[in-house]
Amino acid sequence: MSTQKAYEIAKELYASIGVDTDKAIEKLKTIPVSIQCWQGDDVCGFENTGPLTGGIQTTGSYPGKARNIDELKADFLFASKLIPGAKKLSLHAIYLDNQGKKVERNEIAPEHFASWVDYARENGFGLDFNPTCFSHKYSEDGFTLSHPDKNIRDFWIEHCIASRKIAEYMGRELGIRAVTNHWIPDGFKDIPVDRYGARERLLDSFDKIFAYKGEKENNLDSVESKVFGIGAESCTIGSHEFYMGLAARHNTAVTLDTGHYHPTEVVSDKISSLLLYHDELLLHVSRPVRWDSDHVVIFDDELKAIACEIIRGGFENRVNIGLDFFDASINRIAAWTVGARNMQKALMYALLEPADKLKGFELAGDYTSRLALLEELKSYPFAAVWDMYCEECGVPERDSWLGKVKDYEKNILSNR
Ligand code: RNT
Ligand code: ZN
Repeated sequence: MSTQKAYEIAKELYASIGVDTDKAIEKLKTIPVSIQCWQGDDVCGFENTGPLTGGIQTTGSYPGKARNIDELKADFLFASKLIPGAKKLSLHAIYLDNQGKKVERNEIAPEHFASWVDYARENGFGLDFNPTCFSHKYSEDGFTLSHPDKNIRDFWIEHCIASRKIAEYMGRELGIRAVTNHWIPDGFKDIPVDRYGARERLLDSFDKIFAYKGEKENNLDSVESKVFGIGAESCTIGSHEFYMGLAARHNTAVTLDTGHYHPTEVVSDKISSLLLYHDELLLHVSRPVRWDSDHVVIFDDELKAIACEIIRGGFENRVNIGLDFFDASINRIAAWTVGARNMQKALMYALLEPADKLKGFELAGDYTSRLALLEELKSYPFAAVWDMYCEECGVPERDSWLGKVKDYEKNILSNR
């Protein structure tokens, strides 16, 4: 009841500056957020390989992580009921359903993801995909697609092509195009003498991967750069410039991970430039704390700035929004819920801006009005619209989801 009352007041206030809150709510329901499966089990997967490698790291040992496919499916389903809006689930190759039989990475096939497709269909999720070029014996020395050994490069080329075919199968089956994100850990710990050679090998590998043209309507490929990784501090082969060029060459999307740039660079400033040259982008919304730490996404200024860049430009069909964080020090279902709700919340915040009015001020050189309105907007009753959106989506309002997670922890997670 209080949600309705507060909403009516908010609706009136926003209307006075030309913003239609009903429209904002309807719009947000159509913008999918792709949620990373790997928050559920600390990027372990079900291949039963060794530890997580590749210069990324989960820290923390909070009890109750998902140990198998059934647990991960149950946990994600539980979280999905606490998160409003349209959802995709982003899977990594190591989350295959191998029925207890070892399947080499270069031999993965649609059949290993059929049970995920069923799960997605039953629950109304789209699926996205990621080849896993880490946590493997052929990535142990820090190189995969740019490895000096042709046999190792070929192995990973086969894995990436197999991954693209799996993503196509997912898109085809679900009628929702999948996005395949290519990220590799390749880099040098110490200063190399032949950066060009390594990058030339990487380019050659991607030329071979993308020689398979695939079904564009069912899968979009995207390529993710990075500035450094743990143990690869001096040179990352797949740098931002490398992938900007690669994406143009093969007409793929560019992935922007918010933790993959120098600390004062921001992804919110990169979106508009890249959209001039590339049809689509993929975001990996994360939260770097001093390094690429992959903390849970919070409702901070950069998150809002990213959402505003997407909404102000009307780019929601060209920017694929994905999340990428993994915190093992807190309840993992709560981590999913907090991060994904915040992404949605930021989009709602952006949808409640009178964007045309603000742009008008800017074009007229009236920066005073632009600043004044932007600042006043921060204390408009945005939360009342957000609560109404949650109510309409049938998910808990405000912090009432937390008790449900605590019960699930007590009844399910604590028995693991
Ligand atoms: C690593 C990249 C990559 C991974 C996931 C697990 O720095 O951000 O996207 O986090 O693929
Ligand atoms: Zn990422």
